[in-house]
Amino acid sequence: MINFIALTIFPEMFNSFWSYGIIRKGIEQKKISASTINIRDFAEGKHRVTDDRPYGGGCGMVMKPEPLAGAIRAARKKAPSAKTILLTPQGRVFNQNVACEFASFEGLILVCGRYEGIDERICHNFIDYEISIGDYVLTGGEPAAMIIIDAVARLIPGMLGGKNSAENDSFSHGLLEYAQYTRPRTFEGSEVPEVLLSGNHMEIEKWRLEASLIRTFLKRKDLLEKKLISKNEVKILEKWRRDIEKIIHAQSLRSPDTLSGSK
Ligand code: 4G1
Repeated sequence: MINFIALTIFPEMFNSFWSYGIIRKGIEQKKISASTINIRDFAEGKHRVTDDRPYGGGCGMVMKPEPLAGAIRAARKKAPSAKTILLTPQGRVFNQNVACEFASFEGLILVCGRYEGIDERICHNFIDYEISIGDYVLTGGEPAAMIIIDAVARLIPGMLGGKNSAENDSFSHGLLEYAQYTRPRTFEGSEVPEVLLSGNHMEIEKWRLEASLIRTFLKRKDLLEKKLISKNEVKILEKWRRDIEKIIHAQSLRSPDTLSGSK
């Protein structure tokens, strides 16, 4: 059971996020608990202002520290052993390894920034981890918090049906997924690969591994370079190398400007 608490000035953004699919099921089956805290509830004054002009001047607004501190303290009261995570473009870039690390925590308090960011004193005194979901400009940290929650929640035992377990997906074996097909056999003139209809499970597994490898090589070389490749996978790569060398060798045996004169 992980307790997710999102701190935001727009808590309604999370209403639909908690309400569908695996996240909803996880909440219903008490595998996770999920809630939001409105930072504005901890702002003072008639207008409950959460932002202010930056010291030193410049354009844009900064989130005031007091409402954030109040919201974080309230979240910690609900989840005393939770870690506090700030979503920020300055954070460590989120990936599956970070997701696994976070899945071992008892709770995650996710602080979502708005405007140009939050007062630096909050980062220093209230935050355990600074995390970024990648290099682009957002209008707020809320979508980033949802991405973290989504990736972490599905790693909790029992969240996914046993058949489609977390060990079975792309990043746990470091390759992209092979091409998938379902009915009908012919769709607008395109067929399903013959081997998948054969019922030969050995051949199907061989095809799938090779399809995963070639895909990862063509689309995401960076993943293959990082991966610890198995003996079986090395064999497949060597087979490709021999095939490519054959093609190149055949070319070098041809004298230039013969045949059709093609390049
Ligand atoms: C400078 C991106 C600013 C953005 C440089 C990934 C982006 C939270 C993330 C920004 C945010 C770059 C994230 C930028 C994010 C305050 C409110 C910060 C929104 C804010 C590359 C705006 N992962 N961005 N600034 O987007 O919160 O988590």
